[in-house]
Amino acid sequence: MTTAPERTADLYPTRGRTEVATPRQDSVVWSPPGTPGPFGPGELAAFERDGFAAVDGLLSAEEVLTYRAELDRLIADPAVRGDERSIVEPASGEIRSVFEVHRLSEVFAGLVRDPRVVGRARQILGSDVYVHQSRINVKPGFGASGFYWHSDFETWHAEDGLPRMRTVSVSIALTDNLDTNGGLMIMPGSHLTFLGCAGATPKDNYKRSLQMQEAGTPSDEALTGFADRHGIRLFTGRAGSATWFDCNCMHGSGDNITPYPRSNVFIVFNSVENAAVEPFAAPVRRPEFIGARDFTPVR
Ligand code: 6CS
Ligand code: FE
Repeated sequence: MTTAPERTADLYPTRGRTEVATPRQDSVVWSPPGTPGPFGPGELAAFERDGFAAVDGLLSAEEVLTYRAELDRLIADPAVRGDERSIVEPASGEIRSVFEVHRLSEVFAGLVRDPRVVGRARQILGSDVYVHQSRINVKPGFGASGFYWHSDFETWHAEDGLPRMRTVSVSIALTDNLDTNGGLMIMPGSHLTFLGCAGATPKDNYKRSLQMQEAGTPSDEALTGFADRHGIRLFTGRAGSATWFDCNCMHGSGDNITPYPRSNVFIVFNSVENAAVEPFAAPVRRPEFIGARDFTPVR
């Protein structure tokens, strides 16, 4: 007798009729205290409390030049521009994001394997890790649009089928992240509450959501409550600096109307113990270049 595949319990309901908050039911830092790695004990404690950790000067000036040149090469390549993994800005048509850069580029594949990068991910997630998603957000000057408030985990749970909050992102600045050119904003401590959003996921949602997210967007009331409780922290830093942030942080970034691009590379590490299953609140899976289905650990 064949039995239906066991349905993974949905601990974080979202995209139903109404918005619903659920307290986090997962660890934030999964490795035991004192686990050796690039983060010191104080940094891990701060990550546990805030949901993020900033690392100045992760990359040297020379390394920044290498990765910046690779970013410029990718966005100038017509083949990359014509690839479905490239998302353009709605207004200007300039490249907004390029997904799966760790497969498109051996240079960015090397960044993923860098012990300063993957070592921190393993330390936070307490296990081997694989890349759930990688992207460069170019955010060129003169009007590039931002990313409205959201929790990444809300999307990765609803649409990519990540069961638990055992996923961490690192945003590495490839240009100076100023207080004026659309830097990353995070609400400190917001990672401890899951906000299930109202409204079902439309079919092929990703074709619009990567330009402007609708499904999975918190209400003004919920955002006001979060901001009043947690405050808002703007992350600035020279090119080469990095921000590690938990998958469930409420975050966003504004438009960039300055002449100075805010180009960052984002790598999303997921624990191999938290491999994607079926979407929890979407009719179909998203393409693998957005939500990986290759769970091979980073070596
Ligand atoms: O849907 C996603 O996976 C992407 N969307 C946003 C706004 N942030 C995370 C990720 O790049
Ligand atoms: Fe995001």
